[in-house]
Amino acid sequence: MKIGITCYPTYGGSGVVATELGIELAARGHQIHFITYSQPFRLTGREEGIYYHEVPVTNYPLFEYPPYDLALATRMSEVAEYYELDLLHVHYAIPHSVSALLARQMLAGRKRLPFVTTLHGTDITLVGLDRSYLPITRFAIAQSDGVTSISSYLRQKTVEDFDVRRPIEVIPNFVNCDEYKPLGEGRAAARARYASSGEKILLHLSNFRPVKRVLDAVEVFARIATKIPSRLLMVGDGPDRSAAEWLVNSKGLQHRVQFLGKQDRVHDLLPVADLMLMPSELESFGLAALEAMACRVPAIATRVGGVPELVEDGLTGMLFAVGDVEGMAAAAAELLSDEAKLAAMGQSAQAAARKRFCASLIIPRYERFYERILERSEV
Ligand code: GMT
Repeated sequence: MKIGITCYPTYGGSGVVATELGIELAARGHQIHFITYSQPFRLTGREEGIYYHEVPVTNYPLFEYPPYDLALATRMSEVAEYYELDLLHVHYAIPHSVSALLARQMLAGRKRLPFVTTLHGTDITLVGLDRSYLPITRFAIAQSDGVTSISSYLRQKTVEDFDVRRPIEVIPNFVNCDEYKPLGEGRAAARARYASSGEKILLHLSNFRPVKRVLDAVEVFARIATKIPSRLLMVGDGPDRSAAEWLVNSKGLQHRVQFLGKQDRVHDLLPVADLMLMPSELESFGLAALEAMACRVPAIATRVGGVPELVEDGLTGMLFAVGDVEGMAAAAAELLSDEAKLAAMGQSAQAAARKRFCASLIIPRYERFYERILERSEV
């Protein structure tokens, strides 16, 4: 198949999923065309079967807000026509599904261009509920040829909040289990870059937006550090980074916490950790926790959104109420001081990731979904 993929190419879970999906599909022989405003950050630009089309957004003094969604629709229709795409797959409903709808209409009578919308989370739970976006998002979801969501929670939320009556297929997020795996023999050497041999390593990975409650990660670590010799690696960047740095410094933890910024190769970093901290206000899925689990690193996380569909409390990780920094810290400290329990939880986490969320299991579900959409759009 020839598939056009649009996503937010910068740091964020939906862009990661879209990019990894494109890479996996290309590896299975499909031709993939990314149509985005900049090259998705996990692409090297050298992958076989993957093409990148930038969306140029021309500014003009009259435009206080350059109309990106229109430029995107234009580029989608051009790429679809010139490269004979079979379908478009847009990740994150706003504004991508609206642009895809316009592109489909622009080509009507000349070329069929069905489009699939994948809902990721804040497109529904936050942004989509804003009155200025809700009606048009609901419309574009209804007009999509196929809609998927990354968890049952998000499907339910979309049905309830948007009053969507069309079917939504749940296709969960996935991880490449050949890339995201424990480090094996090189682990001790990799850990030595961040901690001394008697110390434990905790890791937080996010885009440092308020919904991630990055300060809670610091609060949890501050409590753990009073009991367990440990280090915290903060991976990612975003609006709450400087507040987190300030908190770390004000607690005198600057020699125990390292801010690593945005990292391209998180699969090299995750497996050095003993535990992942994901204290989010909301996660429709929690991709960072899945990536850690595949590396045999269990997550201390919040019981929100789709996280319970991923993490089995007490078996493959531990779940707490939002803001329960005391509970998270106590559980983490206990786990870190019990090597056998920590290792067993890591094993169970990895086993669950491999059994349910490996790319090799999930990508064929997207392929079958596309085939159904194409069959339907032929009639
Ligand atoms: O959480 C974010 O701020 C980023 C957002 C995105 O769309 O880039 O993440 C959402 O999609 C991810 C990939 O499907 C999920 O793993 C995240 O749980 C989800 N975030 C929220 O629901 C808050």
